[in-house]
Amino acid sequence: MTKTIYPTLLQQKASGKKSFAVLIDPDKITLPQIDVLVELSLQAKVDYFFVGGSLVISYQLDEIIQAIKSRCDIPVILFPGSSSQVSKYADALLYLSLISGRNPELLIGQHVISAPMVKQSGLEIMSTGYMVIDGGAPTTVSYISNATPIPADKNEIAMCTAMAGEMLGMKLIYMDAGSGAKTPITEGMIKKVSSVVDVPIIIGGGIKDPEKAYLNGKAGADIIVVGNAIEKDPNLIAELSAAIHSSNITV
Ligand code: 1GP
Repeated sequence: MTKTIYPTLLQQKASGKKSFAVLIDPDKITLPQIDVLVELSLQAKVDYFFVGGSLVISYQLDEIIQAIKSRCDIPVILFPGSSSQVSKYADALLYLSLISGRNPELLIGQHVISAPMVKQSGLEIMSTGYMVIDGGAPTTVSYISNATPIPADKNEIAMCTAMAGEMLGMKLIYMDAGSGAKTPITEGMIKKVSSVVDVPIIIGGGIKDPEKAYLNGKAGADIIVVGNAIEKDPNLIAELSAAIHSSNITV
């Protein structure tokens, strides 16, 4: 499989182009719902599908990804909540290390266990410094990861964490307030972090409306991820996509 997603992300960043990723939790979607979601995403020119969840219970990961791939060419990127969530049918994998936490299992332990399987998958592997930011309420990710999130107003901690991740060789930084966060990450924090790292920045967690998505793009997010709000109202996809793409920065 040709590994083109990361080079594309770098090009998009260099040209100031912002991307929209729709997050699909394989536990919360049925095959018939995929038809609707894919159709709306194609119409709205969604850039990526992220697939994953903190807890994947239903074991239908392969099936869901195959269903998406058979319906469209939108790249599918795995956003795994654990090392068991690897599917060779996807295009790429966010190889997450929870750099905001101090839980060795999620920094390196799980990676060691799953490395042979991940390598054999043939997926495009994108090492990602994953930073959980306090979103105002305990989320599944903060509970499962057993790690304290970065306080929402501690921009310096976020900046130093992201810088360290980049210097350790991580190709992406993902700042996440957690699925269904009460308070999404502030534009102030996004701006600060994007001023100190060069790698593309992914922002997600608690984004419910096009305005916030637009402001995140303007603040320096390269990929904006929305899951929960779309599960509640799939028709939001069009507005979110238009807002994010209109936040492109001409460079
Ligand atoms: C969560 O970043 C994602 O890990 C998306 O969050 O479901 O709140 O949009 P939402």
